[in-house]
Amino acid sequence: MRSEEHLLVDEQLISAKEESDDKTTAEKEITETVIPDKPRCLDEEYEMVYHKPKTLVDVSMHYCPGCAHSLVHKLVMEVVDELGIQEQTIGVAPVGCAVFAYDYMDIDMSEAAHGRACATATGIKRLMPDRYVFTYQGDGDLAAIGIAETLHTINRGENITIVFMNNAVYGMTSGQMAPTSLVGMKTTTSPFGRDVMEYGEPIRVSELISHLPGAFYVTRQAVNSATAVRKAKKALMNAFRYQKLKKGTSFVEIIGNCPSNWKMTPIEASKYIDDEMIKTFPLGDIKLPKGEDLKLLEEVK
Ligand SMILES: Cc1ncc(C[n+]2csc(CCOP(=O)(O)OP(=O)(O)O)c2C)c(N)n1
Ligand code: SF4
Ligand SMILES: [Mg+2]
Repeated sequence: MRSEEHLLVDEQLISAKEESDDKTTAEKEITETVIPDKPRCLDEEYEMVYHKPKTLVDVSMHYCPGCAHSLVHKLVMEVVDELGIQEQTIGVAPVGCAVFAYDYMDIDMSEAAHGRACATATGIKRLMPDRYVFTYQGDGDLAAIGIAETLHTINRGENITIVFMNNAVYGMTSGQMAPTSLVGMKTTTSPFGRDVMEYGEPIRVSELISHLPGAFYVTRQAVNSATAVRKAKKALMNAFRYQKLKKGTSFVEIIGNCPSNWKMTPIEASKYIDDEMIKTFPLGDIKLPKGEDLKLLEEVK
């Protein structure tokens, strides 16, 4: 048996619901009278101006707001979509913030131990030379613990694409100094700023590897503005297409925002790239195919 007090509460609840139902009906009436008078577009009048690549898995990513990783994942997947190579592409994920890249890219992927992505990709490409194989690596992964694998892989001219996210810190492990940290940059292991006498100059990986005979295409891009994003996508598209030529390694460095470890807002981080990062890491192509190779490129367009 419900007490009187309970019955009173029930009545109040019922009358509140009726009020809200009435409101909904009234709102509905207004909507029905207003909307038909509005001009409407026919389906064929709409133009699709943007859609998410179908190879990018529809889940929330774990990246911090304003992080460049999510954007570059999307660009790589757009390239895979547009080239129609989802079934032929194999990616190698790093250790670092992008360690879960395989959860976001709907392609075959392998995880590599920290710094060993290039070695893993070498094995995959040699076993399956008709596949498009790429590594996705941070600066700690590629330029610190994995520098030996990186140099030897490119020196051998392995026919893979390397996507190198340079955010100048060890992002995942809370912002320690990386080989690419700027001179004077404050990190958790250089709290007074990177001192050249103690740690040397930042390593300009793209310039360094461009001297290796196996490097076929080397470019440095960013994703901190709409224009930069468009250029970065074009570079990634070229890098994947060049694999068809079997002429060597294509290398796309991306200067990426890490707002969390730079202790900046996403907007400040984008500005920091334009104001500071590109002084040490100028954007643009560093090594381009030439001569006979240029003619060959026309064939894979
Ligand atoms: C063999 C080994 N050494 C060290 C680590 C610790 N560790 C994990 S991620 C990382 C650095 C990641 O930095 P980076 O490659 O620049 O990627 P980001 O997170 O900045 O994208 C380190 C040192 C590890 N996981 N394995
Ligand atoms: S720590 Fe930096 S690199 Fe890692 S997810 Fe956050 S913003 Fe991105
Ligand atoms: Mg990093």
